[in-house]
Amino acid sequence: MPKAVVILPTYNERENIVPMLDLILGVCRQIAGYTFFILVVDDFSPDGTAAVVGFYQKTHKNVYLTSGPKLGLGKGILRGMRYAIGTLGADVIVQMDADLSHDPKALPAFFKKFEEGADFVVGSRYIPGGSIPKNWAVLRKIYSVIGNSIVRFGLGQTHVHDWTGGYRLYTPKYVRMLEDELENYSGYVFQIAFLHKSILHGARIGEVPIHFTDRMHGHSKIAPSEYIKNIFFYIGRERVRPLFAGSFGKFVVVGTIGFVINTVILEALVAFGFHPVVGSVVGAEVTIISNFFFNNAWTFRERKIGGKRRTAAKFVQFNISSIGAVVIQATTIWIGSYLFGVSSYRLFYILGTIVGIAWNYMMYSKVIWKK
Ligand SMILES: Nc1nc2c(ncn2[C@@H]2O[C@H](COP(=O)(O)OP(=O)(O)O)[C@@H](O)[C@H]2O)c(=O)[nH]1
Ligand SMILES: [Mg+2]
Repeated sequence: MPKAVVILPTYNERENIVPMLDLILGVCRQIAGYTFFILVVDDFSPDGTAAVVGFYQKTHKNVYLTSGPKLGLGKGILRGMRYAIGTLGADVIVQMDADLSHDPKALPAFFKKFEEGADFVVGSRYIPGGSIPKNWAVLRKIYSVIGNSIVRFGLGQTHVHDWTGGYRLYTPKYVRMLEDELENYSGYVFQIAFLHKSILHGARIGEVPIHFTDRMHGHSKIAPSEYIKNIFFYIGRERVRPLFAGSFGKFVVVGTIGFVINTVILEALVAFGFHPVVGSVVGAEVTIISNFFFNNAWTFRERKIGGKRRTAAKFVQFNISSIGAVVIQATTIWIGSYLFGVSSYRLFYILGTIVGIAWNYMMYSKVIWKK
């Protein structure tokens, strides 16, 4: 029979853990087809949670406990996942909060989704049939919904509706694939990172509506400002990274170097007594040469242009395309000045530059270094 391990991370859950274990064991008896293990992942809780669990284990042989140092919720869950797979031989893992906020009565629905083919089932408060506590103040409800939406839309994975919760079922496959990467997320953001990276690795997501209830005993360990900061860092990093994995990031780096070269030459020639127009023309041409050389050697390395004649022809094409960017920029400023007055030129200079950058990138990737 496949082994299902229910992971319960605990930190100071002395009053909650026994009722939670009772409820889970009760529900699991009604789910056919699995051997159930319950694994409490405690981080040396000072309130004696581990001792309470130790006592409970004497009468329940399928309840396990792993104790370790408190290094954050993410590290704790990861330790639990490894224990579940390595020591208990889990075929499927369930994870729940131990503070009775997650109702074990929803467990059969998780297993049903799993049997229907999902390999990562998410308990969702924000889908029909799910809920956040009715007694929460309006503002807290709004924070909860907005916080989740920021992650959901920020990561561009809108088909999953609950990112910050910890009521889930998943297969060990994703843990094995991601365990090294997940070492970097020690706090609550771990939950988001694990779900997101599993999706990127092809997880078949299922969602189950859940009711979230406030804890009755003990208190939340979340540090909101730290959590919010980590969420924004995570989304930022994950969304920016792909840009730089492709050629666009290199293109931006090369362009920035070009801009510096252009500026240095202009200022140097003016300092030597040349007219600024001369400085800018010389600066622009040296920049064009630099851009051509670096984009050819680095940005579009795998489509590198070789041979004297071909390089010369492409270089001429590159110059014409660069003039195109200048024309685009000048035209944007001209239209802006015409519509909004000459004093608006800075705004349209920026706008024109952005359009010019887009033009350049399109020309480079589709024409000059076309596949
Ligand atoms: N092992 C371990 N469990 C933790 C840690 N922080 C929180 N937990 C547990 O994770 C679950 C959710 O935490 P909680 O503080 O209730 O978060 P909230 O429900 O988002 O306010 C509870 O079972 C906590 O006991 C930690 O650092 N280590
Ligand atoms: Mg809680």
